[in-house]
Amino acid sequence: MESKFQIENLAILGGKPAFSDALHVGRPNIGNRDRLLERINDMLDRRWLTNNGPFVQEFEQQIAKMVGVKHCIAVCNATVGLEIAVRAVGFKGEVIVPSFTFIASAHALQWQEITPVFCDIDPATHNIDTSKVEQMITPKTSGILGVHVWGRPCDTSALETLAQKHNLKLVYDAAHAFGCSYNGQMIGNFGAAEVFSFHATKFLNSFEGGAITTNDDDLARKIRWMTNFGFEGYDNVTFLGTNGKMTEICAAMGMTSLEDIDNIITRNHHNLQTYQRCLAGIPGISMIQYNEEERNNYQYIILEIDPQKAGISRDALVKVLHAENVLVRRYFYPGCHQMEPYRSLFPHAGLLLPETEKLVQRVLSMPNGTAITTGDIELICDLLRFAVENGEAIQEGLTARQ
Ligand code: T4K
Repeated sequence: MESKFQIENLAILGGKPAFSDALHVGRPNIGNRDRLLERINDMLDRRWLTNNGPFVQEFEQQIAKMVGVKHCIAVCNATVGLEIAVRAVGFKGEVIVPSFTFIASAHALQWQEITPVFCDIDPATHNIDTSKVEQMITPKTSGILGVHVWGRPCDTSALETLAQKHNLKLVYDAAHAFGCSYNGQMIGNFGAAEVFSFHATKFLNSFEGGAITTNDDDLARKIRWMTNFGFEGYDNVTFLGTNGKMTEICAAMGMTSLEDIDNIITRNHHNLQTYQRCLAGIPGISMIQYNEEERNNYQYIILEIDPQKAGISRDALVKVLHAENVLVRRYFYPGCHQMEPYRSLFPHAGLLLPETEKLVQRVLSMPNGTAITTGDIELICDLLRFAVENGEAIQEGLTARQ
């Protein structure tokens, strides 16, 4: 790779990209290919491809055991999982949810004609600000949908207290938080139900997939039926249901990924430490931290860019890195409230979301996982350092090229 340490060599100013192949945020972890192919062969031999097959049952048991929860219902993806959980617990009217989350959290509500009421976040944790939840409650509020953003748990104790005080239901979008804990208790045990995502880009992947976990026997039964069209047995439909089933091939991938999670965590943690080491001392660039006393999956490497201190904006850094083939992402820009249909429905929502509006201008999500090498990370960080040191010159170069 040619040296990047001259302005004119930057790809954004006409140089050759530092990486010939794109580096992605959310590059899937693959696990043991032979084990996966063996499972797929078993599945084909068995001719049992979906509808609560043996792999799905085994996968559910493994998840429940790891989380230490009574019930796990595997689903086709977390978005449908959230829709089912939200309906099963009886959310209606309005539900309080952060705007700083993936759009699926809000859509899962709106899709069922439940109004998402966006609450601001705590800038220190990026999670829903529990001190601001109470002021969002109206007579129509039926629940709170907390999101464990980046796998860092919400303040579940405070949310529990609020939910009890106001007789609200509590569900968590735990899409990011498989393998994480709060006060020593695994995520998956909080609220009425929690929903994990096993999407390809997630820490644990089953291609597409997810799981709903709960310790409530009645709710688990209801969720299981709702996931399968409401069928309680042959020819007997007792609820309005949908098709949220996980397929056998997804469960096969899920189990193969599960066998690899210690390796994934080690790699993610090592990558995080490499970013920490290589970004140290760059003005205006900070990184979110994980509580090392808890269990973490370290899936998200999140930077915050302070443009005043860095002398270059987050969006200019995105342009510089994208040109070098480092496809960093601005999750969760611009915030759910700035996306449709919410932007039109609630044009003034931003007035109550000052911290969300600030954060969406500063976050940068970096490549992580088993597909990236230490050398890649070191080079990405060198590029960032160089871009910050030369922010003004880059800006001038860009203006000159317009
Ligand atoms: N709640 C929260 C808080 C979530 O973050 C999500 C999903 C959900 C709920 C819903 O869960 P699911 O219904 O998906 O189970 C991606 C993921 O598609 C999405 O699952 C995830 N959150 C979100 C944070 O990221 P996009 O629209 O950014 O995906 P896309 O296609 O741009 O891919 C991201 C990067 O990963 C790209 O640079 C390409 C790379 N990639 C992706 C795939 C699928 C690969 O290298 N290989 C692949 O196979 O949403």
